[in-house]
This record gives sequence, C-alpha cells and structure tokens, in this order.
Amino acid sequence: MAPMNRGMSRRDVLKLAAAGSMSAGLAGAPIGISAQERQTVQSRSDSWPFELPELPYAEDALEPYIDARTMGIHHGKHHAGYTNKLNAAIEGSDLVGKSIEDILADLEAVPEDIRRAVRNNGGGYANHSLFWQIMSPDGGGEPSGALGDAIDSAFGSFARFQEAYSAAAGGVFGSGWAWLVADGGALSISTTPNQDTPLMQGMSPILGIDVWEHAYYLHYQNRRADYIAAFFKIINWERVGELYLSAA
Ligand code: MN3
Repeated sequence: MAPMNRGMSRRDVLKLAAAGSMSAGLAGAPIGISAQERQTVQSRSDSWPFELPELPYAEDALEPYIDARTMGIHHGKHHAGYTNKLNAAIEGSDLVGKSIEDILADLEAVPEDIRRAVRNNGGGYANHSLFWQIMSPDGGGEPSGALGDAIDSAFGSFARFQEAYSAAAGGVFGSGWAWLVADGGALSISTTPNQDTPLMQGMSPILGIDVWEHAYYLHYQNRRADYIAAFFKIINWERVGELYLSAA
C-alpha cells in the first residue's frame, strides 16, 4: 500500500502546502503551483477508495481506559465495515475523487439511491478516523495555547467545559456522538445521532466521543459515565489543538 498520510485531513494537507510558501485559494485549492504539484497534493487527500487508517498506537495502548478487545473490534470490524460500505456505495458515482469532508458537507448533492448509505457509512468513516487521532496513551490533562484560551473563553474554565461536554455525551439517547466543534475560531459543544457529524453542517469537529455501546459496552457495560470520565484521561489535546488551529 502507498504510504499515504492517513491521519491527515485535506485541510491539513492544504495547511502544509501553505507552509511551503504556497497560498490557498478561495476554492480551497492551492494556487501558484504546477498541475503536477497540485496532483501530488490532491492525491494525498482523502478520496475514493477510502482506506481504513491504521491506529496510531497499539490496540492495548489505551488500557485501562479502553480495553484492547474493544479497540480491536471497534477499529478492525466497525470502522472497517463503514469504510468498505462507503466505498461500495460510492463506486461508479460522481462522488469518486471527492474528499469525505466535501461529500458530507453537501449530502443533498449525493444521488438519492446512495444518500442514506453515504450518510451513515461516510459519517462512520470520518468520525472514527478523527476519534483514533484525538486519543493517546500520553493524553489527558488540559489543553494549553490557543485551544486552552479558547476553551476558557467559551466555557469559563476547563473544568466547566469538561462538565458540559460530559453531560452532553451522557445525554445522547441511543447511539451517537458528542462533539467539540470549531466554527471558525468559535467553540461549541454539540451532539449528533447515529453517525451524523458536524461536517454535515459545514463545521469542523475537533474532538468527538463515540457513545455507541460498541465503543464501551464490553468493559463498562451500562456505565457510560465511567467511560466518559475515562475518555478524559486519554484525550490527545496536542492533536485537538492542531485541529483547532486548522479550523480557525
Ligand atoms: Mn464507533
């Protein structure tokens, strides 16, 4: 397999391009570079066929907070399933070549016969691709820098953010996600049902917790609140901070 930068979003790629003294055009495409260079940038973006990203750590790396068996099944079965079904739905359609962010931001443009499959499996693909990145065995603690300042500004303090976010995650009825969303520089907490994502409103999720039972039931059974508390021990705030800067 090609050594793609699976952990990178299209925005990250464009940011890298910008850092290399190229500027980003209004349409999101780098300008001032040759077609060949542009092709290189685009080929590093995330488009069909989407590939299951590798976990950035071992399956048991997040123990005792997330057990290895849950991680193995969650990544190797659930995320792989969303990825395969997304690819099957999109194959042969006009969506081939589009980034997952662009597809999800305009579901109305997705042909009706595959819209539900793309919404559910594309959301599942994108959500889990983010989820693995924003956890780390070296995580936990509190964010610093611009993100830390923005959280203090939006929520009053980190403790109050944690309280509000935990309440939102605990309050999701049935399967879904709780998010910290950046809309430009502004932060807010939201929840979505199923595999829906703030990307569908054109906003950038920078932190998300999966509260589907498959994410925690083997270890925590019905104790979702314990799972949410454990999640805070492994949040990769460095990565979330990078995503915040990319979205701002
Ligand atoms: Mn899941």
